Amino acid sequence: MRIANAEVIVTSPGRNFVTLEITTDDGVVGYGDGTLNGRELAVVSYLRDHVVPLLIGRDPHKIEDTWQYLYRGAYWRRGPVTMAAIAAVDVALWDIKAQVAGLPLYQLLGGASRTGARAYGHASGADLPELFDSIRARLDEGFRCIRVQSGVPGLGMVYGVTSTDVRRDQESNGRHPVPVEEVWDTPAYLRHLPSVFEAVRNEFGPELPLLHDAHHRLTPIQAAQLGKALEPYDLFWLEDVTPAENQEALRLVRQHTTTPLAIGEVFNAVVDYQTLIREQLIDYVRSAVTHAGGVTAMRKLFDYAAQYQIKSGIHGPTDISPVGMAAGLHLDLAIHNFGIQEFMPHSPDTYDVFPHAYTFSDGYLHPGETPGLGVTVDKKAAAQFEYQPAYLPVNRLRDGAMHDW
Ligand code: GCO
Ligand code: MG
Repeated sequence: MRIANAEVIVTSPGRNFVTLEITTDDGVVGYGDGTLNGRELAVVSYLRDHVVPLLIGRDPHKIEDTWQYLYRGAYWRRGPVTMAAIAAVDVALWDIKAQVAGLPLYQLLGGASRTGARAYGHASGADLPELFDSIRARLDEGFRCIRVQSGVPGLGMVYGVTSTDVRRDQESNGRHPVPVEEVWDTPAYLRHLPSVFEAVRNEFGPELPLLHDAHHRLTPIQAAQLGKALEPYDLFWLEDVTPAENQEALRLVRQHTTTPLAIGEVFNAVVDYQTLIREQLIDYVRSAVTHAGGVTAMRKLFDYAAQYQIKSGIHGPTDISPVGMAAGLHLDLAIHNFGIQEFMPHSPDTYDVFPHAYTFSDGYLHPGETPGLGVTVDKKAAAQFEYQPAYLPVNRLRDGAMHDW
C-alpha cells in the first residue's frame, strides 16, 4: 500500500480550519487536522510546499518512521507550525491504519479503558447573574463539569467572557483585518476572582467540578496568590497561570498552593513539559493532538506523565476541528491516565463540513465505533466557506504595554 495523493483543504464555516486528506492507492482516505488559529496559512504552506511532496509513494502504515522523517528530517526542531503539520500527517495515517484494520482508532491504542470521556463546558458572564445563567445553560445541555470565566469590574472584554451566551464557533470577537485590542489589569482580576468562585459555590453547592483559565496572564508570585486564594473553592484545576516558557517558575507556584494546575495548550512537544512533569509541578497536561505532533507524540506525552500520576486534559476549543477533536477522544478512551476533556461544540455549519461519529451525552463524550477516526470531510460543503483572514485578540496593560492575551 502506498500514499497516492495528499491534499490540503482549507474551509471556513464560521472559523478557519486546515485539514490534510491522504488517499492511498487502495482508495483508503484518512484525515488529519492542522489548524493553527490565526496563523492557518503558514501550516497550509508548510504542508503543501514542504511535506506533501515527501508523502507521495510512502507506505502509509509506517507511522512512527514518517513522524521521525518529518521531525528529524526538517533539521529545525518543534514550533507550532511544524508540529501542526506533522500532527495532520500523523492523524491521517492513524485514520488510514485503523480503517484498514476495520477498527475504531481507540482499539489500536489499546482498547477502551473507560465507557466515555468526562467533558467540561465553558460558562461565562460579565457579572454574576449572567454567569449563573450560563452555568445553568451548560448544566441543561448535559455538562457535569464547568469552566467558569468572569468579567472584571472596570475592564471591558476579558478572555473567555462572551457578551451573549452563544457558543462561539467563530474567531474570537469576530473577524478583523488587525487584531482587536483588549485592556488588562491583573490586580483588579486578582481582587475580583475569588468572590466569583465564592458566589458560584454558594449558588451551585460543593460538588460541581469547577475549572478556571488564567490564560497566561500572571507572574509566578501572582499565580501563587491566586492559587492560594481559590483553595477554599476546591477547583478541579487552575489553567495556564503563567506562560510557562520558564518551566522552573512553576516551582514557586507549587510551593504555595494545593490548587491543581493544568498547563500546555501552547506547548508543542514533550520536551516543553520536561521539568513540569519530572518535578511534578502540574497535575494535568493540556496539549491538543493538533498542536503537539499528533497521536504518536501525545501517546508518548501521556505515558511520560503517567509515571508521575499526572493526567490528561486535552485542549478542545472550537479552533480544533472535529478531526482533531475525534483524535483526542480516541486517546481519551484508551489511555489509563485520562483526566478530563475540554468540549466546545462546533456550529451546525462546521458539523455539515465534518460529518462525525462522536457523541456527547450526560456529561460524557465517546468517539463512536466507526472504523478509523470516525470523521470525514464533505468537500462540497467545505468549498462553500472560503478562507477569511482572522486574528486572535491582543492584550495591553492600562499604560499601553503589550501583555499576554
Ligand atoms: C482554552 C483555550 C482557548 C484558546 C484558543 C486560542 O482553554 O480553551 O485557552 O480558548 O484561547 O484555543 O486559539
Ligand atoms: Mg486555555
